[in-house]
Amino acid sequence: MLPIFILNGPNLNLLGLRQPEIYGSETLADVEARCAALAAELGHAISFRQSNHEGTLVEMIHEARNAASAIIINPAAYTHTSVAILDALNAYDGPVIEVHISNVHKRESFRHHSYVSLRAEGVIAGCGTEGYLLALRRVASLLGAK
Ligand code: DHK
Repeated sequence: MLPIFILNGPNLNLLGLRQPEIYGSETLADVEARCAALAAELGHAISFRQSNHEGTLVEMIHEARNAASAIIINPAAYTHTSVAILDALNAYDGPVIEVHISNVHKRESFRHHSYVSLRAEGVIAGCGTEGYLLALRRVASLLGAK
């Protein structure tokens, strides 16, 4: 079985340092470790990545076409701006789950619209970093149901 790609957009490399009142105190490395442990329990492997660059994220999604059983993506600020990421995801055939650590709907109105939601099978927002684990459980059940 191919790994599940877990992709993270801009500024998430600063998780734990950046606005902890919104994003929590865990680092992205902590999230990766929790995801890897849960994925192993569920019988999956993960490839966990982060980039601050839109084109790099697009290329990771292209790579997923032949290399990932599913994509979990927190596109961060690109959620609200990136047609390029939406188009790349539309060229990917497997399940896509969108994750936001914060409840974007409780925040500024520019965060209420997501291009990625036009493609995602599911969206998890406002569950903190636990959202990544919920997304993994959902992906495992979608892959299991195939
Ligand atoms: C992370 C970001 O960096 C923001 O730009 C998004 C998202 C929300 C999150 O909650 O994980 O608006």
